[in-house]
Amino acid sequence: MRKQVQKAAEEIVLPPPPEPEAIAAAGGKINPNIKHGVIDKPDPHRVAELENFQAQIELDEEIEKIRKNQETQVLAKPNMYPNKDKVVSTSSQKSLDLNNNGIAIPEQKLGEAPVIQGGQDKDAVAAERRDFVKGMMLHAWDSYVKYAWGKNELRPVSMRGHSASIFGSASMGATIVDAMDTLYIMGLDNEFERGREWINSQLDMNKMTGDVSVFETNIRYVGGLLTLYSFTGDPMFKEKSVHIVDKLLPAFNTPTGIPYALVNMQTGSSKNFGWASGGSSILSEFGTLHMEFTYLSDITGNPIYKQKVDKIRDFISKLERPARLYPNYLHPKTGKWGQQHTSVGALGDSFYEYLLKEWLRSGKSDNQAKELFDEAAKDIEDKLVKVSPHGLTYIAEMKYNRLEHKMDHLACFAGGMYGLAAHEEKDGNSDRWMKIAEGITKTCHESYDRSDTKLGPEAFRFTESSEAKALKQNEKYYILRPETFESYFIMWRLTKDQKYRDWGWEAVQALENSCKVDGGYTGVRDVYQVRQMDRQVGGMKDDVQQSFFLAETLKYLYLLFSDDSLISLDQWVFNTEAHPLPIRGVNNFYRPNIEKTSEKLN
Ligand code: DMJ
Repeated sequence: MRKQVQKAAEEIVLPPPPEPEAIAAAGGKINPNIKHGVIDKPDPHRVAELENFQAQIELDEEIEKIRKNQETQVLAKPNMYPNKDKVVSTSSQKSLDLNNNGIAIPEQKLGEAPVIQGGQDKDAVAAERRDFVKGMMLHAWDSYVKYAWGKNELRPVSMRGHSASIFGSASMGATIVDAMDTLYIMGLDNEFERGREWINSQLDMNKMTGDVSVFETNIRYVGGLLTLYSFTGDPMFKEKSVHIVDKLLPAFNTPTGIPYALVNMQTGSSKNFGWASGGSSILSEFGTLHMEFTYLSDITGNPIYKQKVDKIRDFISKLERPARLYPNYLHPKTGKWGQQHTSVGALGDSFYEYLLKEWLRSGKSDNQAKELFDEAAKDIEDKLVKVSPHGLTYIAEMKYNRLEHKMDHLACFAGGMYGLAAHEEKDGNSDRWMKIAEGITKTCHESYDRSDTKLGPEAFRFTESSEAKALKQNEKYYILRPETFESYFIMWRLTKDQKYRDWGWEAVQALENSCKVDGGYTGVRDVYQVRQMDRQVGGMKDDVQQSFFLAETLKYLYLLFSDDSLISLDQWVFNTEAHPLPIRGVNNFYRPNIEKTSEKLN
C-alpha cells in the first residue's frame, strides 16, 4: 500500500505523495463547508471505566459462546512443540472449568479439524501447477536465506539485503516472519524450522531503532505471528506478538484514540507522515488493526488490545462522511477529516476489507462491523463503481466531488471482497455484489493481459481512448503485488469457474518470464517493456523481492491450485497480508485463553 511512499525514490518508482490537485481544487485549503463529527470530552476516567465494563461484558459473552462449543482440541502437529500453550483453569473459574480435572485446557472441537497442510487437488493439472508454485517459493526463500538472511528483504539482482523505511532501521527479518505460514502450508518443514529458530532467538523489537509503521508492523509481524500461534500452539509466537503490540500501544495515545502512523519502539514517541494531509492518520492504516488486536485479546485474555481498536471503530462510526464516502485522512487530534480523497486503492483499501473480515473472523457476531461494511460497500457501489464503454467494471476514485477514472492495482483485492460479502450473507445485495466481484476481477485480469509482460501495472485508467492501461510512466511498475491473484483465489473458491485458475497460471508464467532472476524474484519498472528485461541493476528490474511476495502472492497462487479444504474459507479469514486467522466459534485452532480472561472478569 503506501508502504513505499515515505521512501519512494530510492526503493522503487512510486507516484508522489497524494493530492496536490485535490488541495488545489479546494483552493489550497480544506473545504470548510464539510461537517465533521463532534468530539465529546467527558471525564476520561469515566470513559475508561465504561470501556472496561463494556469489554468485560463482551468477553463474558464470548467465553460463554466458546464454552458451549468446547470439546477436544486437535493440534496440527501434536509432537512438534512439547511446550505448546496450555491454558490451565483454576478453582476461581469453576464455571469455566470444562474438564473437571482442574488442569483442563479449554479445548474445542467445533467441527472438522482444520486442514493446514496437504490438501492436494484431485485434478492432476492443478496438482502439477501447485507443485510449480511451491518451487517458486523455494527459489524465493532459498535466495533470501543465501543472500539476505535476517535482513528485512532481499535484493535479488544485486544479491544482498534490503530494508524499506517501513521496517525502521534495524534488520528484523520481515521476510522470515511474513513467509513462515506459507512455508508451513506448503509443508516445507525444514525451512519452517529454520525460520522458527530465527524468530525465537533473534526477533526482538527492543533492538528496533527509528520509526516503524504501526500498520505494516501489525499486518506483517503481528498477523504472521498470530497465524503461527494458531497453526502450532507454540506459545513463543504468542509471546512475540504480545511484545510487539505492546510496543505499538503508545501510538494510540491521542485524544480520539485514532493512532499515529509511526512509532519509535525505543521511546514510544509517535507521529504521522509529514505528507499526509496536515498531519493526518491514514484510513487504511488505522482501519487495519481490528482483526489482529481482537484476536490477540482473545488468546491472551487481555482486553486492552480489543479496547484500542473498538475505540477507533466507535469514533469513526459517529463521524459524518462527506458525500457518504470515507476520506482517506483523519486527524488524530482534531478528529476531523483531512483532504477529501476517497479510494478503494492506496490509503483506503484494507479499511473496507477489515470491516467485512472482522465480522467474519468474529463468527459473524461483530454486527457493528457488518453494518459499517454494508453501508460503505453500498456507497462505493453507488458512487465509485463504473462500467467502461467497452464493458469493464472498475472502481474510480473521488477527489472533492470529482471522479478520477483510475484504479490502483491495490484495489484489485475488491473483487474478492465483494465476492465474499455476496457469498457470506444472502440478501438484497448479493446478486449485484457478485456481479461487481466478477467484473472487477475480470478488469484486473485485463490490466495484466493488456501489457506486454502480462503483468499488471500499479494503476490503470479509463479514458475515451484507453481502458485498463497505465498512462503515466510512474504507474507502469509491478512490484510482485498479490491483489489480483487474491481475487482469483477467492473467486475460484466461490464460483469454481475454471477461468480463475487459468488466469492464475498465466500469472505464474508472467512472473517466471519477467520477474525471476538467479537471486530470487524482482519487481519490474515498466510492464509494457519486455525488451530491456534482461538488464540488471538500474535497468527494468527494481531489485526488490518484497516480503509480501512470499506471504501473499505465492500463498494465494498455491491455494488457487489446492483443494478447497486447505485453509478452508469456512474456518479461516485472511488478514490483509494473507495471514489466515481462525474464525471464532468455528475453528479448532482458535486457542482462546479462558484462564486469563476469566481472571480479569473475577
Ligand atoms: C501488502 O502489504 C498488503 O496486502 C497491504 O494490504 C497492501 N499492500 C501490500 C501488497 O501489495
